[in-house]
Amino acid sequence: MVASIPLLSFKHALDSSPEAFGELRSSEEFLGQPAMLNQRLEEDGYLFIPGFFEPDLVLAARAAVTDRLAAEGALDPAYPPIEGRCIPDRPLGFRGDLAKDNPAIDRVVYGPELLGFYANLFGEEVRHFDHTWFRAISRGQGTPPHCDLVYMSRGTHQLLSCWIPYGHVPLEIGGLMVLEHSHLQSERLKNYLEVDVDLYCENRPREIEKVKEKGGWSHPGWLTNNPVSLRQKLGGRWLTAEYHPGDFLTFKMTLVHASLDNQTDFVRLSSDTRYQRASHPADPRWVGSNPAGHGPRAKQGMIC
Ligand SMILES: O=C(O)CCC(=O)C(=O)O
Ligand SMILES: [Fe+2]
Repeated sequence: MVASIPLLSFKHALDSSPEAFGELRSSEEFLGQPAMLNQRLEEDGYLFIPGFFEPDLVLAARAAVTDRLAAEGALDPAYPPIEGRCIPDRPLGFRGDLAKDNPAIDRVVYGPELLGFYANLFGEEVRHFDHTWFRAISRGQGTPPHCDLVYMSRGTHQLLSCWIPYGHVPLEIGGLMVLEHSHLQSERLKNYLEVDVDLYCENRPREIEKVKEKGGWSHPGWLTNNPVSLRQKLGGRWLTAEYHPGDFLTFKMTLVHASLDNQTDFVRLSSDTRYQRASHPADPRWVGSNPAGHGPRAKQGMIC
């Protein structure tokens, strides 16, 4: 895993020394051995399974997305859409719409391979959230450190996120990275992990205005904007990989993760989706044919 340029995350230069930066551990050899996979998940807080999907399945989903981006004029027309060349100064970003009514993406994220993986891991029937998060990340963009719990804690906390890249993602394009052993630091992160980004204080008029009337956020959900100082405080290494089509990374709600910034003109395409035991309660914001998400129907007032 070698970067050709210094790596950035949320515009901070990462310390790439071996104490601070490393490679995700593959658990591919434990596929079909749920006890071993669960043990790894407890130890690492994540399971990285390179080469899980047939690459053609993932590349078909990439093509469905790059065709849509090309049709809206978001890609450089001098190159084939599948290359995903961005137009400089025309930023892309979080694009949930690209996964809507997109059977090629559904085939990957809710197909028999991945649902079978989770059924095997959980040892029972699984359900997935009905909302599919999708990102088209262009130059200069990345995701700050956070835990997913703050966005989806109203059902079971034994929920797993799954991050899937649609294409080759070398370090300079920038994929997901996780902070080693941060899932074992929940006591230290207690105040943060109790956040629910859709709660607001009913007894604070300014907050009512911001959240209820203007559709803003009472809390953005980030743990910090600075992955470098966070690592110095919490310890561990930032772990990532050079991703290929077919790979996935699944992780616990309390694992701190972020992404490397994209330093190229190639778009980084990825989905993140969520899976749980079917018998456990599910966060109502993310289920149904038209989930509330973080929209007005999800906001809940409380007295602070
Ligand atoms: O893809 C990214 O930049 C962030 C993804 C993420 O936060 C997630 O998969 O939960
Ligand atoms: Fe996340």
